[in-house]
Amino acid sequence: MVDYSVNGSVAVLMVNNPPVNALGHAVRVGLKTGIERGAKDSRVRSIVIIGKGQTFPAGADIREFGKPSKEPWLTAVGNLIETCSKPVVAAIHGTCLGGGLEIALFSHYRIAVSSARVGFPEVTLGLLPGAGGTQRLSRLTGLPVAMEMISSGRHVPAKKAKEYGIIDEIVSGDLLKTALKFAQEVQSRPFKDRCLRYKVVPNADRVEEYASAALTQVKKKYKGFEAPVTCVQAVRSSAELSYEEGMKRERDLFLQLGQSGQSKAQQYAFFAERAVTKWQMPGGSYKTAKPLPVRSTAVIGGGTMGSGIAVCLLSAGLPVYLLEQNEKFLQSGVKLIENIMAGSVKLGKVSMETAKRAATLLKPTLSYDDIKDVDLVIEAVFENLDIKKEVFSKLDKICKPSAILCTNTSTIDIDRISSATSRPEKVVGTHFFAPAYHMKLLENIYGTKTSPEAVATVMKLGKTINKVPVLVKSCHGFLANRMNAPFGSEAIFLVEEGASPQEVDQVNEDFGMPMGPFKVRDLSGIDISWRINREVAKVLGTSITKETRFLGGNRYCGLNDDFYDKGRYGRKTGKGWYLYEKVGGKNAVADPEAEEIINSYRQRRGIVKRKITPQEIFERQFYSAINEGFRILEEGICNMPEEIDISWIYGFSYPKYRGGPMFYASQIGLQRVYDRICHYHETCPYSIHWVPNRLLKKLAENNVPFTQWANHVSKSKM
Ligand code: 3H9
Repeated sequence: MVDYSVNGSVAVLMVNNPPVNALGHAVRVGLKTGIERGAKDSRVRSIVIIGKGQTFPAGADIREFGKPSKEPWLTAVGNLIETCSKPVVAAIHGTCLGGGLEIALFSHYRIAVSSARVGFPEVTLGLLPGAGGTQRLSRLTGLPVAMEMISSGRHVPAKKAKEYGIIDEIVSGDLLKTALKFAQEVQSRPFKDRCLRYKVVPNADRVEEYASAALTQVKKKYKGFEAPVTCVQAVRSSAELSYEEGMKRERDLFLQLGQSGQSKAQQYAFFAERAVTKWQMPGGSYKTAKPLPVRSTAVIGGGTMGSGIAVCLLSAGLPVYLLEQNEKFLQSGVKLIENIMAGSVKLGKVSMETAKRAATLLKPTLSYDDIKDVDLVIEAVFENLDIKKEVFSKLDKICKPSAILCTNTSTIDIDRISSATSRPEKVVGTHFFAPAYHMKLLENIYGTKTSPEAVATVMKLGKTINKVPVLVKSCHGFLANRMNAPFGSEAIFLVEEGASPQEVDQVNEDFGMPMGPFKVRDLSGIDISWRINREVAKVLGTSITKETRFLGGNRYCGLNDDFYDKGRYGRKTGKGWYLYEKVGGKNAVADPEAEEIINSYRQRRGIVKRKITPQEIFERQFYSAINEGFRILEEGICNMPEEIDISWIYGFSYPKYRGGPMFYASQIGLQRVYDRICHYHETCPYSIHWVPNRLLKKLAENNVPFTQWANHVSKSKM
């Protein structure tokens, strides 16, 4: 795992543990042995540590966390490097992260290629750097930079890292050759003063001021997360304690975080995000299917979703034809795109160059003829089957045979849309989440005839446009909206029965959702839910009236309709479930008029308001969604619980530190979840989503561990 060689008077320790040279046990042993050997080797006067392949070590081996730790620990290896009698040079390329950066900070010199990045991403795993990072970085960079870097987990480019003092020299050409030369040059220099443990933290007397500023920042930016706050505390101790005491404090805080539920959930989410890239479907998988090249695109529809999608494509450097049905809509779409771009530049999310390039890549058009040669089309017109079929029929006639035809439908079965074409194998769902330019989830959906090649293309496209793509099998509502349906319905039923929208929202926000369901409805528009309900009724061959209490045999609550009738559409009208300071305002406050609408609705229906506990609010929303999640797994709509959890994290901003609804269920205990679902099945009649799922029952009864759930899932996708 660590190859030892000697070149002239320099020993080279080459870490060879693909793909990211993680510092697992064997690597730690290899580094220890290599340093000891180099120190004793009479030919050697300095030592280079370098990574083979794509990177310098990108951190500790996360797979070892939670298992009994095996010596030598990383800190012991680091101490050996720092106290070595010969100077040690870290030669950095790729991503030098976490434990990797700690090893570099124990080394006496650090050189890097300009494309390298360094950072402490432990915080994103619910941890802090546990091998001296919090004590040593501040000695180099000062407290504010160390606090910010460690609590954010940001990857810092080599050039910036040099400005911070982390990197001594940026080098070009062959890294190993340059490192050998550098290591030779430093052989005659004294290097004790290069050992960070002997340095004092600059401006240590201002630690109180720096820590309080950093804490205010992280509490606001990472609401609910424990690790960022603990990171600041750990860095703070580097200024308040001796080096040895600080290292001990860091170790204690690292262990404390490591045992927390948040860290377990965040580590799970790290691997889950990678697991979902390994997609499979009948007839193909990520291993066998080859994506088609996507060099040009078209978006049909310049509304909110279409414009947002166009922004994603343009930002990734892809040319986009924006197609609309008339000049007015087209201009409005172009304006929306320009506004989103300008906003993103202002917020520093997109560079000015990217925005300028995007403007040249956008081609507004009213003619289908213009898009006949594009590689991929995304339809984002109104959520209506007839309209979508009309669009796909036109696309079928006009687009080149190899073009991939995508639909941004949020609910409609892909087969129903692809039936309008002569090439259903090229038709695939690419469901973006609003706002499309911001939310990271891309729910890709295959129909019964979609080819693995089309799927491979949109999975790759997801990565290209910086999304997290998750593949699901087509059904009504797919994965995310199918689970969101009971979650949202229960929120309204709870208000119907006696809770206030504020109480429901508070429970959700206390759990870590950025916004409660009623604030979300006000944001997305009550008129939108009103219209969706009518579409659902139409599909069911019925209509909704003031008296409707059931839809398709399921409980229906018309409260949303009452708000709609009063013209309260949400933020866009300045009032909805809440009152806002102005039309388009953001500050939601409780509104007596809204309360009046709810009370009169209850009176009309003879509902006696009752007190509902926060626990019931929580369970009815989240457990009904979890029950649906098991149904989705059982039906093979997805392959593994990770696909559900990642969809919630990136589609609905579910708190990462809870892992996702399925992981959360595993932490509560499936038997308890199942029992509560049975309870609500009895107490909340006429809701199919409370019928306890059989897969959940089976897993609960057999106490199946989370990692084995996928083995019990329908194999229909294989
Ligand atoms: C730490 O260092 C603690 C210390 O302070 C103190 C300890 C005492 N371990 O992301 P990719 C796997 S905490 C194990 O697709 P990319 C990954 O699961 C650590 N495995 O590649 C995947 O496996 P598979 C601090 C790891 O090129 C494969 O490698 N460091 C680790 O898009 C490829 O990964 C971090 O948090 C790991 N550390 O991105 C860095 N890292 O193929 C975490 C990756 O089976 N890693 N794998 O699915 C990353 O951020 C990205 O992997 C990286 C490369 C940017 C490096």
